[in-house]
Order: sequence, then structure tokens, then C-alpha cells
Amino acid sequence: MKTKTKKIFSLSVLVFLCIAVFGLVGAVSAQEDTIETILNNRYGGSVNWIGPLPLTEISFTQTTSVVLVYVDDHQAGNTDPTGWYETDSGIKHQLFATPTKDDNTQFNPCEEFGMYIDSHDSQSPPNYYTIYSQNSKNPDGGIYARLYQVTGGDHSGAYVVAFEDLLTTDPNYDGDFNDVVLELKNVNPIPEFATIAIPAVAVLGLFLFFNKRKHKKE
Ligand SMILES: [Ca+2]
Ligand SMILES: [Ca+2]
Repeated sequence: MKTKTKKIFSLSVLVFLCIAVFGLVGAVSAQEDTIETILNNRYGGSVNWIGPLPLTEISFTQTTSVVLVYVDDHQAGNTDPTGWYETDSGIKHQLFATPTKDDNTQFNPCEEFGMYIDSHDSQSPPNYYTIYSQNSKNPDGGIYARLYQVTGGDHSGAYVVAFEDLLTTDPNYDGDFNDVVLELKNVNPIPEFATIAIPAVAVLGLFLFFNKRKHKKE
């Protein structure tokens, strides 16, 4: 009887240990890197990048004949096919069917463009939707992309677009912005209207003010 109790006890301990070990492995494998860790790993520490920049309508112009794009990371349950789109027409051009860390390619948009990901691509609308770098184009107008600038190191001058692949209404939304992380080279971000309009209005105001004073003196 005693031996039987011992055996049952040993077996229970073994089962408990197995559950604990596998549980731990599962927890570790499910853990994702933060966007900050991804950027630090790729760009050699936080001294070499800044952001997120205060831009929610994220779109670009190219500075040379080709734009280079590199997948810094893809940490999400969805496949998230990724590409660029024409800002005027919204026409999409897929670059990566299954974006994977270190994938890279180049493209020549010849016009103003943004980046997109197709979320829940295995499902049908409304669960399947496209997330754009310009928040105004998103299904709910929400901000699902962040822009970072690489300011030092080997990739200085590059920009990084970091996507969240789920709408805030999705029960699995986590706002980690590490779902697809893209590096772009040979691009300039297009400033938003407010960032151009405010200084322009200020300059115009000063011009009118001094012009009025000049006329008064005359
Ligand atoms: Ca996410
Ligand atoms: Ca994620």
C-alpha cells in the first residue's frame, strides 16, 4: 500500500513538472519584443533613432529612383501581407505575401505613396480589412502606424513604419505596434497640412502687418 502511494505521488510530481515546464516554454515562445527592442536591435541602441514622430497621415515621396524596403520584424498571429499604395487612387501594390524578419526588396512608386498591411487576410470583410499608414484611410479613421526616424549608425537617414494589425474594436487588439515593422530608405515623409499651414499663416501674417505699417508711414 505504501509503495503504491509512493508511486502515485511520484507520478503526480512528474505530471506537475511536465505541465510547469511546457507551460513555461509556451509562455516564453508567445512573448514578443517591444517596438523599442526591435529598433534597438536593428539600429544599435536608442541613441540611433527617434520617434514616434508626430505624424498620423504617414506618406512619403522618394528621393532617388528606387525605394528600399526591409522587414525589421513581424510579430503577430496574422500573416499580414504588406505593400505600398498610391495615396491618390488608393491602389495597392503587394511587396511581401508573408512578411518575415529580414525580407527586403525595392520598388519605384513614381508618386506619393503610403504603406499598408492586409489584416486577417484568411477571413472575409468586415473581419478582413486593410490598415494604412495614413490614419484617414483606415476603416475607423484610427491610428495604426507609427513613424520613427533613424538618426545614427549604419542605417542613418532611414524611416521606420511600425504597424498595429488589429482595429481597437477587435477583442485581440493590444496596441503593441510590432506586428509589421518596415524600414524605408530613399524617402522623405510628407508633412501634414497643419505643420505646413501654421508657419505659412504666421509668415503671411507678418508680411501683412509690416506691409500695413509701411503704407501708414507713406
Ligand atoms: Ca498587435
Ligand atoms: Ca504583435
